Amino acid sequence: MKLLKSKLLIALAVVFMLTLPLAASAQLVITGVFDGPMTGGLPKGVELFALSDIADLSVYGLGSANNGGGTDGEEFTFPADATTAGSFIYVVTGTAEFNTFFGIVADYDGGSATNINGDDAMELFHNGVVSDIFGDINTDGTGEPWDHLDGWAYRASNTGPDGDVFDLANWTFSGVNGLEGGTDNATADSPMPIGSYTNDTVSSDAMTFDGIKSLYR
Ligand SMILES: [Ca+2]
Ligand SMILES: [Ca+2]
Ligand SMILES: [Ca+2]
Ligand SMILES: [Ca+2]
Repeated sequence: MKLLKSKLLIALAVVFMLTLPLAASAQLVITGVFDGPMTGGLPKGVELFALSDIADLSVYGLGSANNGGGTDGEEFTFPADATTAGSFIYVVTGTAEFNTFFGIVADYDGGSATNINGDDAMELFHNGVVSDIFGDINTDGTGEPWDHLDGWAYRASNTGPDGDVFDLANWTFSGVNGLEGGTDNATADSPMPIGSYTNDTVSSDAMTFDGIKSLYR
C-alpha cells in the first residue's frame, strides 16, 4: 500500500511538472477572422478560444497589420478579465451588427485592432510577444490564398497557436463574398462555422492535474 502511494506521488509529480511549461505558454488561439457584409462593412472581428482557464486576460492583446504594411503592434489589450477553458471570445468592430448577423453577443469592441476587411493580418500578443497569427503581416491579402473579403477564415480544430509564423494549411476559407447572399450568417452563401473549433487538450478533465488528483481522492 505504501509503495503504491509513493508510486502514485511520483506519477502525480511527473504530471504536474509536465503541465508547468504549458501554464506559462500562450493559452489563447485565434480561431476565426471575419469581414461581414452589412452596411459599413460590419461586423468585422476575430474569434479566440481558451485552451485552459485564464485568470487574467490582460497579458493578451491583438493587432491588425493592415494591407501588408507590417505590424501595428498591440492595438487592443484585454482588460483583467478571467475566462475558462473551452470558452470562445469575440472581439469585434460593430458589436450591434455582430449580434444581428451571428446571433451572439460580442465580448469586446476591438477598436482599430479589428478594423479589418479581408486583406489584413491579425497578430495575437502574449506578454508583448506574438503568440498566434493569421495572415502575412507584410503582404496585402488581396488575391492571396487567405483573402477573405466579405467572408471568413476559420482555423482547423486541434491546430494552433502558431507563434509568429502563419500556417495557411491550418485554415479554411469562405472565399471572397462568402458572407454575402443573405441577411445573416445562416442565410449567407457560405456560413461561417462560428464556435465550432475544438481542441482535444481541453476536452478531458482527466488530463489535468486536478482531474487526475480527483481520481485518487
Ligand atoms: Ca467588407
Ligand atoms: Ca491595425
Ligand atoms: Ca485592409
Ligand atoms: Ca462584396
